[in-house]
Amino acid sequence: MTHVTNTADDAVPAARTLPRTCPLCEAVCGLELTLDAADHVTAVRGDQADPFSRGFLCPKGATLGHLDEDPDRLTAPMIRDRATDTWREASWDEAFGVIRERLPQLTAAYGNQSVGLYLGNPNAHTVAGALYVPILIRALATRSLFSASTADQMPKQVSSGLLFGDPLTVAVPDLDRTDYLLMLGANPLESNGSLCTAPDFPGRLKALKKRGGRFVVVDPRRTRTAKLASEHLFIRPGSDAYLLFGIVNTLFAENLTSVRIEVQGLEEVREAAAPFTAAVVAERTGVPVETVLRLARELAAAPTAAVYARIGTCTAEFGTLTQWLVDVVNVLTGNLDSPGGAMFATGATLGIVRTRPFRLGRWTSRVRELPEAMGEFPVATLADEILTEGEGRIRAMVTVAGNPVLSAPSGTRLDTAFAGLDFMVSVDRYLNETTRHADVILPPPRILQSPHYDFALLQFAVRNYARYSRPLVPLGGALAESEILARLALAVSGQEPQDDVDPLTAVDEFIIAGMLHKAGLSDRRAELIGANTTEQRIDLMLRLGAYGEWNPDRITPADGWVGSTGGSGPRARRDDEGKPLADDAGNTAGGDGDRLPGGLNLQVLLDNPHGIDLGALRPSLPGILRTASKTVELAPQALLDDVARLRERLAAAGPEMVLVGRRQLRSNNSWLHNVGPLMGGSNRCTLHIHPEDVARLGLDGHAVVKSAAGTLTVDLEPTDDIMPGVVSLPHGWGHSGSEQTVARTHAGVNANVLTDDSLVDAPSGNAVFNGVPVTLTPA
Ligand SMILES: Nc1nc2c(c(=O)[nH]1)N[C@H]1C(S)=C(S)[C@@H](COP(=O)(O)OP(=O)(O)OC[C@H]3O[C@@H](n4cnc5c(=O)[nH]c(N)nc54)[C@H](O)[C@@H]3O)O[C@H]1N2
Ligand SMILES: Nc1nc2c(c(=O)[nH]1)N[C@H]1C(S)=C(S)[C@@H](COP(=O)(O)OP(=O)(O)OC[C@H]3O[C@@H](n4cnc5c(=O)[nH]c(N)nc54)[C@H](O)[C@@H]3O)O[C@H]1N2
Ligand code: SF4
Ligand SMILES: [Mo]
Repeated sequence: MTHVTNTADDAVPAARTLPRTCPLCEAVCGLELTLDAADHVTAVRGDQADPFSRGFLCPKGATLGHLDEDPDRLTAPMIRDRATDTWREASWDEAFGVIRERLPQLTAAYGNQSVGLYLGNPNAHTVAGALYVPILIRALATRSLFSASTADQMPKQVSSGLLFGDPLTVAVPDLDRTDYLLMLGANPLESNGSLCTAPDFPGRLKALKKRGGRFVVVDPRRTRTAKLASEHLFIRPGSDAYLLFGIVNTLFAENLTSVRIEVQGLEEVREAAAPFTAAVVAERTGVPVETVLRLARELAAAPTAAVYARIGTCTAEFGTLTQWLVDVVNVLTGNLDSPGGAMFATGATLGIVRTRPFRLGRWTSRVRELPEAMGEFPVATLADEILTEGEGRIRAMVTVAGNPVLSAPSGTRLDTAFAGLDFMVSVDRYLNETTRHADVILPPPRILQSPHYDFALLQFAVRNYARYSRPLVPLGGALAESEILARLALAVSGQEPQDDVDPLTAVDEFIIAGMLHKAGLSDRRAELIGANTTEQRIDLMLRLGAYGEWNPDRITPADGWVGSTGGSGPRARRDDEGKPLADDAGNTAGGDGDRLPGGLNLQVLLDNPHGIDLGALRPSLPGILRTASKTVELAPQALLDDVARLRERLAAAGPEMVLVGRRQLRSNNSWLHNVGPLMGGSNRCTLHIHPEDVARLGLDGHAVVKSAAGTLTVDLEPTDDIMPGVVSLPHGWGHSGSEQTVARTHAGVNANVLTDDSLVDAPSGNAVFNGVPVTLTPA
């Protein structure tokens, strides 16, 4: 792939400062990176000219340079000698040769299902993950498909798929305009937000309070977000569905509903909520009766309100019911698809155009007969599929940007399962707890050698926005991750690359031709711009997208879009902290605030490297619905069926102690623990526990924690910011014996030794990380 930079001339650039989107989390902050003449990052600042992130930067973004050139990062393909368990560097040709030799042999002997694919979280943050992973999926033609989605947000996608017909149609709180926010199981002051793309989430929450709004946090821990909130409520882990049902019950009982969109199934929802009176749910959740009633009344009375629930409520036994009830409350209070309520973003790139309604459970997994969701099986059954003998057993794995040994439930079991595979390939930057089981590791290049566009995350943004970043550093001898995936797709099919055909160009041309044909624009191929076919695909996705130059129905505001050309010229008005001032609608013009006429294409984004503000969220119903009835189907049978399970559980006694997780600001799942400057402060793998529990159980300093799945010895960190009866351990740790030199000196323990892969949320198959029964004894 030809390399491109943002510099105008071809000479070797001297020290320079360039804009680029941060790829590390869902906040999609604009960064300004200073590079020296040898292409090393010497400074990172928040990009003041970015109209969305407005200069915001967190400690992770600030250390992007360290991560980008981590000395432990793999720079060449690695091949493992199984006999001696030793690694050596190899050429790309040799590495792909080994794969071409081994994988097709296994599929020929045992069938396509015998090769599994696991996709990790960073695929949601890379161009390669968005545009080239689908090619790998097609090449493998396996149903043994797993990803971090079933350890994360699958409940929200299943619920959205059933309600709106499309699992990618996810409502987000209209953060900048709402008067009332009820937030459950999210801690954006540490995580910076999820399924709610909102750079400077903390600043947006402060602004909500400043304009007289109210925000309530429901969490078994008094988090930093809870401390900022107008009110914090403790809740027993795993009981959010009860609380929300209590609110729904109250809204009906007190005649507080004001449904403003066309929906089906209101009566069924009322009936389903009938047993869950405020009194009943108060007992279960620990939230007092009057509080449940008051929450319902406040949500109904607020001029605008939004309920938002995230990972604490998704990775729980009733994850899908909880996500469903979030949208039910938003509908019942008249806030779904309404400004200040929960709305839908309109991304700029054309995505998958769904023609038929979402369906769940079109096939089931071999061992536990768990339903597929979005073509995937639950990662909670990956170890079963490898370890259980029989036809269709997984014998080989391909992992891309994932570390499931640390991130999936019953991680130890998965560790054993991977060790027994016949063959494994990993595309990853590091030799880590998962990739150590591979036969071949294919490393992507430096972060700054990759382009960036947030295809997925901008579909969940609190403002419509687009920003494209070209690679800032030439590829040199490295292979772009796009090219790695294109060549891997060929290799797994047993195909040799042909001398005169570049595999990347070949797949891109095929896809471009198909999209042009479908749009009736086959004669326009030559008009696509871009330094390579990857960029040409992005150009085409923008041109055909919601604001696109080639979309006859494109959205165009009367006065054009707000862009910012290159950061020179007059700047927007700023407050004391140097942040651009917002107008009444929360609309900030970053940079120059130029108005841009016409439709979007790649050139417009290249001319505006700090990003373009495409306006506040717009009402989108019923146009975006893909349900059979073309209305919001509020009472899907699959969810009504699961309410029976929820009612049954009401009778069962809760365990005495339960485990939940927590995220840490200076960490990111399993893979930032090798960045020295991040490894201080509160970034420690300790068990939070209430002092009363420490005394009651006679603990001192450490404890042995036991669950149905495993046992760990942990360091205790007593704090009254956690409910009695609840303990919290962060995930992503457990690096002893790691090849990552910094991470192994701060090893910590793997929380997923304790989580239990036999438990899943029934409709979505999602893993259960919160509310895990545990017992504690002195170490
Ligand atoms: N107990 C518990 N477990 C959890 C969670 C929890 O809250 N509690 N959270 C869950 C959630 S929300 C998630 S998303 C999952 C995450 O689960 P995973 O995605 O499996 O885990 P990560 O730690 O994100 O691993 C990312 C891997 O990608 C590699 N990588 C980084 N950048 C790139 C890149 O550009 N290209 C490639 N090819 N590789 C790259 C890293 O080196 C690392 O090996 O964990 C889940 N596990
Ligand atoms: N710094 C940092 N940022 C990250 C990540 C990271 O590892 N570190 N990971 C990224 C990823 S992959 C994701 S998915 C997002 C997640 O982003 P968030 O959803 O904001 O995740 P957390 O910060 O883990 O917040 C979850 C909260 O749920 C609470 N909780 C636990 N159980 C329950 C329960 O049963 N009910 C309720 N109501 N609350 C409960 C926990 O105490 C915790 O405070 O963060 C992303 N951003
Ligand atoms: S909040 Fe997320 S996107 Fe923003 S700088 Fe930090 S890691 Fe990067
Ligand atoms: Mo996640």
